[in-house]
Amino acid sequence: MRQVLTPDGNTSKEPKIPNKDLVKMYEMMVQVRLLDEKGIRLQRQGRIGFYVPSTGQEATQIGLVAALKDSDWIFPSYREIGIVFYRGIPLQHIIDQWFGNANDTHKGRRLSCLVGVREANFVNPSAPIGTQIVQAAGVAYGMAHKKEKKITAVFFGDGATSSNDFHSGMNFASVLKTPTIFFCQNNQWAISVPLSRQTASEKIADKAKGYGMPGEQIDGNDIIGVFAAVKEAADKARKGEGPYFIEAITYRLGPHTTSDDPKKYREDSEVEQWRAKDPILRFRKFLENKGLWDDKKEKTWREEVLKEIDEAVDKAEATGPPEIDTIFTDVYKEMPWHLKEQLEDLKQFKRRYE
Ligand SMILES: Cc1ncc(C[n+]2csc(CCOP(=O)(O)OP(=O)(O)O)c2C)c(N)n1
Repeated sequence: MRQVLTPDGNTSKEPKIPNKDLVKMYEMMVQVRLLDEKGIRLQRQGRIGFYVPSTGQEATQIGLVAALKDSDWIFPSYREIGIVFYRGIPLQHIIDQWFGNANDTHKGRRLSCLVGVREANFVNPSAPIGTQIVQAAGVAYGMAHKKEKKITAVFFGDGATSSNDFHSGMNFASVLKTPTIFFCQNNQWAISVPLSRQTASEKIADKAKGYGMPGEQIDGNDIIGVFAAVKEAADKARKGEGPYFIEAITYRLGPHTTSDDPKKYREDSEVEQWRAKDPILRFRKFLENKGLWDDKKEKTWREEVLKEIDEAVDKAEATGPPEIDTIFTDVYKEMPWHLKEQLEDLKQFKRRYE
């Protein structure tokens, strides 16, 4: 298993990353963690409907995006929102989607947290597990066909490796040498199904061999190792050498979503063991050793992010819902008569309660 940063934050073979990028990577990891804490609280208070945390998995998403170009396309699973922040999307954009308000680019039509961001080349997540794997392979094939030097990176979990689309996507990409990074976040659980019930393979990374694709297992809680592996894979893909498979070993510290109670299927002691391997703490030690971070910077950054989150939540909550017409629009160019009638009925019904 590739590991560049040891658990105590030391390294002997770090890739070249400018100091300002290292600091940005850390700041974004902390932002994702703080956003998770807020998202869960808002759902518990009944202010948003649903939340999907990525606590414990911050190093994979941020390490990957830092190693790619902004023009590369990301096909997320649903625990990678840090990528859009790294690419400059404001918190408000995402928090508006949680509330499904009038400023939500998805017009309140999607489950909160299942958000795509066009400006960040961050494709809409698909709820059916594994579908993004074939999409990423196909889009990469199209890009290569057009001689664009872009690549696609697709995130999926250990559970998704049991989907039909995993087989189709891996096979298609390997045969046609598409510029795709297949990034499996092995967080040990697929809701309540442990890894031991998901596959009989010794490593998920071994599956790549069966498709004739190079691949490796890496420590997914080591952001520098993630960066190095993704950078190498991206350089190869851009040179026309085809796809690469990465299995990142990590752990979902929180619930699967706010609809899940992990105490029903796993021991607290297991969670505590992984909490000690927190990717944020490890990276912080590394930055402190280099003199790039300290307690004062930590305090200031946390205060700044929390203030921005609170302001964005207040604004999102104060923004009304999308116009009622949006329930009917964007399907037909010309709205058919029966939908026009239903829209009129709905408007009259609504007026009774105004
Ligand atoms: C085709 C399909 N089957 C089942 C589900 C229900 N489901 C949602 S998430 C999930 C587990 C996915 O686990 P994994 O791929 O390991 O990703 P993780 O959630 O751990 O990040 C399941 C079974 C679904 N969304 N789609």
